Amino acid sequence: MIAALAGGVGGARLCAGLAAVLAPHELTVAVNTGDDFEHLGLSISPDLDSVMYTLAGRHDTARGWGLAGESWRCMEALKALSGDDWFRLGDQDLATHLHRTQRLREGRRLSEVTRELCQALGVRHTVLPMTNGLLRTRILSDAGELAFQDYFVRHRCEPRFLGTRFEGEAHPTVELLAALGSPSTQAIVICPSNPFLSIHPLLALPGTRQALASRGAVAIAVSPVVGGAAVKGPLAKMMRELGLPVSPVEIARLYQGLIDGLVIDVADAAQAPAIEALGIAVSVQHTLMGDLPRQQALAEGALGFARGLRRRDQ
Ligand code: FO1
Repeated sequence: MIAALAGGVGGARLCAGLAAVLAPHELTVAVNTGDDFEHLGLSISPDLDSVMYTLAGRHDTARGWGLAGESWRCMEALKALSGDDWFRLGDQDLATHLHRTQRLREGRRLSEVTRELCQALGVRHTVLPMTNGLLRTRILSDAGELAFQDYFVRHRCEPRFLGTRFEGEAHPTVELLAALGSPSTQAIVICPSNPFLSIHPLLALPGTRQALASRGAVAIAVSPVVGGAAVKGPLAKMMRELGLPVSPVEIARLYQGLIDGLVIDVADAAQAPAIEALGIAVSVQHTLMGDLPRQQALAEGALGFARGLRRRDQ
C-alpha cells in the first residue's frame, strides 16, 4: 500500500497519477483539512474536494479549484442580495457542501462523509481527511493573524507571510496513523503541496510527525519548487518573505528527518549534491504535471524511486 499526504492542486495532481497506476486498495490519500471553514452556514473542505474532484476527473484545472463546467447562478443571486461573493461556490459544488454539512450535523464523521462523497463521484481509491476534529490553520502576517481563507482568498495572499499557528485540538484519523505505521505500507509519498499550508497542518496533529519519523516504510517527497519558483500558488512568495531561498534544497531541509528521498525537477538537477549532503537521496525527474500522462509518468517515477530506496537506518 502507498500512503500519500496531500493538499491543494499539486498534491491532487500527483494523486491522480498515483491513482492511475495503483489499484484502489493500493492507495490511501490523507488530505489536509487546515483550510476547512464554515461559510454561509456550510462546511467547506477545499483540499478534500480538490483531491476528490481531481480523482473523479471533474476538477476545473484552469481555475485550480471547484468543478469543471460550473455555473454561478446561486452566487449571482446571493451577490444581488448581500454583496457577499468573496468566496465563490459554484452551483454544482454547492451540492457537495450541502451534503457534507447535512451529514456532519447528523453526527457523521468527516471521514464517513468523505467516503460517501467519493462513492457518489466514482472515486474508488481511499481519500481520508487528516482528522475528524478541528485543526484550523491561522496565518501570521504583517496584517495581523488571519483565518486561512481570509489570507488566501479575501486578501489574495498579499500580506507578508510570517508563519502559521494551528488552532484547535484534533487527533489524526485512525486510518491516517494506520497508513503511516502499517507493515503493509510500502512507501509514504509527500505530494508536491505547499509545506507550510498543506503538509505542516498534518504534521501538527499529535502523533503524526512521530509516526512519520519512526515509520517502517520508505518516505519520499516531491518538490513543489521548480527552477526557483513554485509550480502553483503562493509558496515562492512565502519562502522569500521568510528569508528562505526558493529551492528544492530548502524543501529538503523542511522535511529533514521525515523523508529518505526527494524527487526534484530536471531544471534543478545541479542541486542534487546539496540535498544528498543532508542525507536525503535524490531522483531527478520531469515534475511538471500539466496532464494525466505526465501525472502518471511522475507517479511511476516516484514509486520506482521509493521502491529502490532503503531506509537510511536499516
Ligand atoms: N479560491 C479562490 O481563490 N477564490 C474562491 O472564491 C474560492 C472558492 C472555493 C470554493 C470551494 C473550494 O473547495 C475552494 C475554493 N477556492 C477558492 C480554493 C481554496 O480557497 C484554496 O485553493 C485552498 O484552500 C488552498 O489549497
